Amino acid sequence: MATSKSRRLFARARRSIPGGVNSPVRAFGSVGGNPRFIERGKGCRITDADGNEYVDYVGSWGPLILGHADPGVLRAVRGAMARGTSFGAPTEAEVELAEAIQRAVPSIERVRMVSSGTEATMSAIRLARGATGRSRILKFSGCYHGHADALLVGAGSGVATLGIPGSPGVPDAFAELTVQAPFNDLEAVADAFRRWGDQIACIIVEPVAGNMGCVPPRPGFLEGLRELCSEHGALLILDEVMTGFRVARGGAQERYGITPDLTCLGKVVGGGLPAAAFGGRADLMDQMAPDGPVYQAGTLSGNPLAVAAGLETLRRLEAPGVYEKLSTAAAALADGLRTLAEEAGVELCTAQAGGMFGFFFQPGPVRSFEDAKKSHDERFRRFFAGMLERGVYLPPSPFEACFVGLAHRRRDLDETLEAARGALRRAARVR
Ligand code: HOZ
Repeated sequence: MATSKSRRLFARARRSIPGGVNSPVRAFGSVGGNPRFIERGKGCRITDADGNEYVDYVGSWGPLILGHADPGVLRAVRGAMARGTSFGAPTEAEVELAEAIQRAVPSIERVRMVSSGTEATMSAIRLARGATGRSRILKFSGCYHGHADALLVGAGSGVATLGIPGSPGVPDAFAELTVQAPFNDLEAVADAFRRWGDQIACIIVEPVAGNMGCVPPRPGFLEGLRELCSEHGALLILDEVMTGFRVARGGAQERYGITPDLTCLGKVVGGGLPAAAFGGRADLMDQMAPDGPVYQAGTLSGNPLAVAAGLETLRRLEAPGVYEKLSTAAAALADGLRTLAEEAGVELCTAQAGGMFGFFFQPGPVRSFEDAKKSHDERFRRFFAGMLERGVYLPPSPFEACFVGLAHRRRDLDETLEAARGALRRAARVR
């Protein structure tokens, strides 16, 4: 497979962009090799600068549930663009999007649009602190909620991929306010509440962790968090940036029957353009400026192009059978991978929730970040490289989830599993 153009572009990028990338995991650091520079995408496929085509399971890290260059989304964005790209003033379309979110996620009584998942989680935490008058927050190791200071403690995603405990630049005084517990460990959370019960403003959790690979909640875990929060006067924030509109139309809260106080959305809600949101109980959200004292603002919040892409995407997700289709496709891949791994004599466990799935090179079960870290790194690297050579683009880190979209067809899944057969044989050679 020719990769000379990507190589040249990466060398050039490194002279003007730190590490040659605008977000760390993209650099392929933990899998080795050269990142592919992407020229275009259509449906479930992307094409790199050298003309190589891949079946894509990154989907821009989650937003592209309809696939690349979806004609409906392009039409909606073109229509909005012709009327102007940004006003910094209210528009009818953003009200429509807020109403569409309310309909899909009933716990969201009011919603504020922002431009990235990081902004959504950071603002939700500020609101939780403002509303409770408390300073500590509780998060789970291996969960990633964007790169705001208080959240870069025991974080997943790129922080886990690079194997760093946190980040220089986060003052100890901030990090000390973030209490950590292992994902899926209710007893640890109960302990934290016994110690700091009247100081914890909120728990923030990815209801299906997607930044340490894909790790679903154990039965009772989310329910237990809800009870502990209510008991101790803390707020429950579900970070559904990844799971929102992905594991069910109403997100993980619909799938698992949990009512959070606040929810963070991103990725799918922006239809592939930069939009995210946080929302929840009206009495809490009404404490946001201008009605209340908790401040948050943004020049491009509710940007008309992003709102148009988000509205079209949410509208299309109302079609009957959409989530069954996503689930069936993701489960077929997860099951297929397990069967092929068994044939190849490789220990592999998988997880899947709606349109997201993941795999670990170990027998499992994987319920926490500590479990996730026990995977066979070198096997992952070989498998990743083998898949890439065979035209399948997976997240370049074992600590990320894979995404299927409505553009993946049966033949794409079959082609992927055929590629996996060869790539797993190659991974099997590593002891
Ligand atoms: N941290 C993001 C995925 N969990 C990666 C974002 C990106 O590289 O675009």
